Amino acid sequence: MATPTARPAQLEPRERDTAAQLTVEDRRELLRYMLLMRATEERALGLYRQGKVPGSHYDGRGQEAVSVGSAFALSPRDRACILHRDLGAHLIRGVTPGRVLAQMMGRVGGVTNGRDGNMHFGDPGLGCVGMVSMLPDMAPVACGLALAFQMRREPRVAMTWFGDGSTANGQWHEAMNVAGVRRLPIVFILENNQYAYSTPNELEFAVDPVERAATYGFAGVKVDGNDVEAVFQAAAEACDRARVGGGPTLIQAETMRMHGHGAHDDMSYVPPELFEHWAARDPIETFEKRLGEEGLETESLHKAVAETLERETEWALACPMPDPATAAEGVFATEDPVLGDGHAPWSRWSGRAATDA
Ligand SMILES: Cc1ncc(C[n+]2csc(CCOP(=O)(O)OP(=O)(O)O)c2C)c(N)n1
Ligand SMILES: [Mg+2]
Repeated sequence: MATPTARPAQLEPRERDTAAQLTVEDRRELLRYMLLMRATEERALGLYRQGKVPGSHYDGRGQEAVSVGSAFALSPRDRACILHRDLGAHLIRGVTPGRVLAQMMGRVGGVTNGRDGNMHFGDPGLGCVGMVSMLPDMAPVACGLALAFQMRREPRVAMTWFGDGSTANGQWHEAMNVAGVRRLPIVFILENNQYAYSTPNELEFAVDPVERAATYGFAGVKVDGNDVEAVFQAAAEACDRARVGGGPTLIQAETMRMHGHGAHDDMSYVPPELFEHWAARDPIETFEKRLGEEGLETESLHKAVAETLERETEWALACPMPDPATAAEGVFATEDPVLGDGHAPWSRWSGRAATDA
């Protein structure tokens, strides 16, 4: 298929050379963030089992290399549209484990200050867009961000994550299509964790989704999603390409969800040999082994992460529940964002003042 020819004008030079070789400190940071993600999610699961987390518990166990490796490639001014298996991306952007745990427990101090639970949160000040859980509706949202960057000639990237299940949804096609047509500065991270709930890959698609990227007119790359450095390299190259007008990239990271879909799911549909195959390729263990073979010390990272988690959990548990009298503040618009001052949100259409409501 021919590559679209309409390209945006050359953009300003990128902010940093993300595809450059990772330093020793960078590699230790990758491991630290993966450890932090796992420890935070383990702690959240423990709190859920103690009845402190309402709803269910969802995590990305076994998939830490995907969100950590990809989000590590972003610059602070980039934007991240993050899903339910990607806690590593929130942590890399600067959300603390304590705020995550408070969020999951529905407490003040959480990212939404207790207005939602373990799913729909994102700190806009840190460039994280709160999750829309109608899957994959974060993909069109990310396209909108990327379009804004392109129109303003800003060398910024939108990155978004979704699961294999999303690739069978119409919104996925629409996002891929508009991204290809407009050559948007966007990086799509497809986390292929082999299942969409209990539906295995072979019942989801007849063609590997990464191959579809070419039909939308942009690059598709398949990586080992359990290798954090491989994910980083692919994401960094994709970001660099996007920043200079080279268009979107679809990165398909092959991995495995090592917990149930949620804490309520016993994974009885997963064949034991498949689980064992992936258990032997744990992203944290394999990366730590590689660093160890190169003579890098990693033990202190375990200690630092454990200490951080103790401190952060204590802080989260001390956070109060929201005051019902003020909990809904900021959720609904109370006045027209343009007319302001006493005009109801719908006043431009109805002519009514806020006080008439
Ligand atoms: C449009 C839509 N349909 C159904 C759901 C319910 N649902 C939530 S997660 C999920 C499975 C998603 O699988 P996948 O995209 O592979 O992501 P994974 O959970 O495996 O990371 C489903 C069906 C939803 N959130 N949105
Ligand atoms: Mg999946």
